[in-house]
Amino acid sequence: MRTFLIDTDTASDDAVALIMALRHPEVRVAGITVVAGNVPLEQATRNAIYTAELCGRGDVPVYSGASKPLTRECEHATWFHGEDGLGNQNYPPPRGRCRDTPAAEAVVRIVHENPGLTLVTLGPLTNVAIALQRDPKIARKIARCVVMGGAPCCEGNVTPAAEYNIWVDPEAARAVFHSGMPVIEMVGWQLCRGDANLREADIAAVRALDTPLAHFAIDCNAVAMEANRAQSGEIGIALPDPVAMAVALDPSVCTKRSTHHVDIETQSDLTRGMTVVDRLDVVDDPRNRGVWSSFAGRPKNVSVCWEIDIPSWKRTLFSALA
Ligand SMILES: [Ca+2]
Repeated sequence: MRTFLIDTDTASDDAVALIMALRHPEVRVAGITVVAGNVPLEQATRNAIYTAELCGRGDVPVYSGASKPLTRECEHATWFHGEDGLGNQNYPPPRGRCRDTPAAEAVVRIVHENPGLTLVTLGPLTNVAIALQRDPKIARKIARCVVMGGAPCCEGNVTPAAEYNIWVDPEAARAVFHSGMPVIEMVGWQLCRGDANLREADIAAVRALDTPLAHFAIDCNAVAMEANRAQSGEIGIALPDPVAMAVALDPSVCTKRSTHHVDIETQSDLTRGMTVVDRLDVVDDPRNRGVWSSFAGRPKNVSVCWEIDIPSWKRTLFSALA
């Protein structure tokens, strides 16, 4: 049994990712920590509890955390996911409530209690950054940190330079990327695009499973599907968090990866939240030390996923909804 800890700004694609982890027979979800992002904190917390209960896993503890980024105001994305983050389907309130322990405190405790766990982040990295501020030693105890975020060497979805999760709280992302975690696996937004979208035939296949979870996964993404068409002109449901979760659950879903120095831009208005990938290892060239020195002499910090096996990603998804 592998132990997962999931940090989420629970909106429609997060909910599907949570289902994948909660339903996986070889994974124990030690906790779900919630951060403000796509939707405000209170709504995101409600959505996380609702989703866990839908999976019959109301016993999994949910912890509410940061209501805004480390130093900035929060910019939500309700236009993409619906006012409630779940496609405005009027889902009832959950039966349970979150624990009293704040999310960052829960992250510290759960990591110490479960050394070697996998941390999966599906939202802005604020909670994780606060946990690392409280206890930097947790970094070494997280065997894998799978981050849905970033736009490595390609266009972003908030600005041409940046993907939402990293853009919202770039200071937090930078702190996490510099924390010394053994492996940060970056699953960028571009991996859910193109054929990785759930197309009409995929949606029909999910509906045909005819389970409550299958219908929920499609229904709660109704607003997101329209927003995806408006944003990128792509027809289908884009599921960045479930793609990242598929890689976390089955590393073989990622078919091309490489490890690099990756830093986050925090100063510029133009490129705020950009995930800057040193593909040519210029940091290791002595001529460049004075120019880009933040990583000089330090190990490469991020494994970037460049390609996924799309049929394998969709199989992983479908099996969770069956
Ligand atoms: Ca998310």
